[in-house]
Amino acid sequence: MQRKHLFALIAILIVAVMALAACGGQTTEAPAPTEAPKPTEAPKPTEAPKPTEAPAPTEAPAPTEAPAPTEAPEVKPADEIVVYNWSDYVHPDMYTIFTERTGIQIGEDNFSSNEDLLAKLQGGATGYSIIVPSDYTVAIMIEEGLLEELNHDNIPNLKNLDPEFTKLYYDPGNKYCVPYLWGTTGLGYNTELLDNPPQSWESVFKAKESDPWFGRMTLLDDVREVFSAALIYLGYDNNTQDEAQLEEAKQLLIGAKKGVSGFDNDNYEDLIGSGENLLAHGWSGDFLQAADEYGNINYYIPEEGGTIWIDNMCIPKGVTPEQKLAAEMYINFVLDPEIGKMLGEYNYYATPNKDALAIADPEYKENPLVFPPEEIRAKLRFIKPLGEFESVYQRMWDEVKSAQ
Ligand code: N2P
Repeated sequence: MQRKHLFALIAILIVAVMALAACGGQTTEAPAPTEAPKPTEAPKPTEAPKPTEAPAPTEAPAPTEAPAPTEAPEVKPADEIVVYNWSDYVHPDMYTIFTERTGIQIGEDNFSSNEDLLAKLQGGATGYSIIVPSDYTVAIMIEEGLLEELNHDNIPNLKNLDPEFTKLYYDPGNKYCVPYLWGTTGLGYNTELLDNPPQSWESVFKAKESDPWFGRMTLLDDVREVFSAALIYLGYDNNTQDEAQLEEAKQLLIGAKKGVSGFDNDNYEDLIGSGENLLAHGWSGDFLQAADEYGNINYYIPEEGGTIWIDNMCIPKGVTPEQKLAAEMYINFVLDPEIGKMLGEYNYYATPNKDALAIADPEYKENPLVFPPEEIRAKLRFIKPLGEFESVYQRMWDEVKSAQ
């Protein structure tokens, strides 16, 4: 074969092979119809596409058009929320001012004790966007997963809290709750009908028929408060888990019943003001607030001591995102220094808001019955969460209540 013929033949062969390869390649490389990604199999926006599937750079969506996976959809606050609170625990104008500022309406419902509030929540109550449990009950609620975590971005006034109230054992860093007010538990009395109120708890738990307050006094209807007072009187730890000590406190309380006209959390201060009763176990601010109304009430901590507590604004699990935002706006509102001042000065409970305290009237911040001096503070005890043992207190309390 001549050389030029050989080249020609090779050239023809190369062309033929290329043509065949092109046809065959297309057939074998085409994806089978069943391999096409179904719509539901499409990668989610947050899933990084594989390098080979990456669209050409010019086809990529502009950064501003891309959905930001971390950005929450915009939530508008609810039109109305309900605060589940202790009675007589807000300034009468607070809700109106909040509505004027935010357009959000506030409803209120009341509970009488931490145990009632806890039972209500454990029972699956819905409809409340803010609740106000005391310290030890916050601990139980966090443990039981009953509270929402707060979004601090919605509560810029948190900076107004006294730093002491940001390091609480039951909720360090205010992850779930924001302190509302704090106070003490002791005795209130009618100053017109009782010149010298008894200094010891003994006169309450062992009242004699000859005592003017015999049959004219109430105790709180609150298991941990009443047992704390009895245990403090007996010289025991008010959070004791010693059943013999508790039994002794229970017997003391059963014996005290004959001198007591009732167990009450909501009207005891009015019964003192009206003169129907002379003495009552109760909460500091309730007596002092009623003193403004009746002009004949005073309050003190008996010589053996009493309890101290911090009540908190928390958001129960189960609220809608809209209710949660409105609730956080309400918490932020309460932390406004002017509102904190107004609230504390009105109801005589102590504010945890340092900026409110800075602008408060001296009459309020220097009132030793609202902010007890060190020698009284030293005799005040917190009620602590006791886990399973709480049921022993409850059983003993039922026995006290049902004893004849
Ligand atoms: C207000 C009751 C005070 C709350 N009326 C006791 N933790």
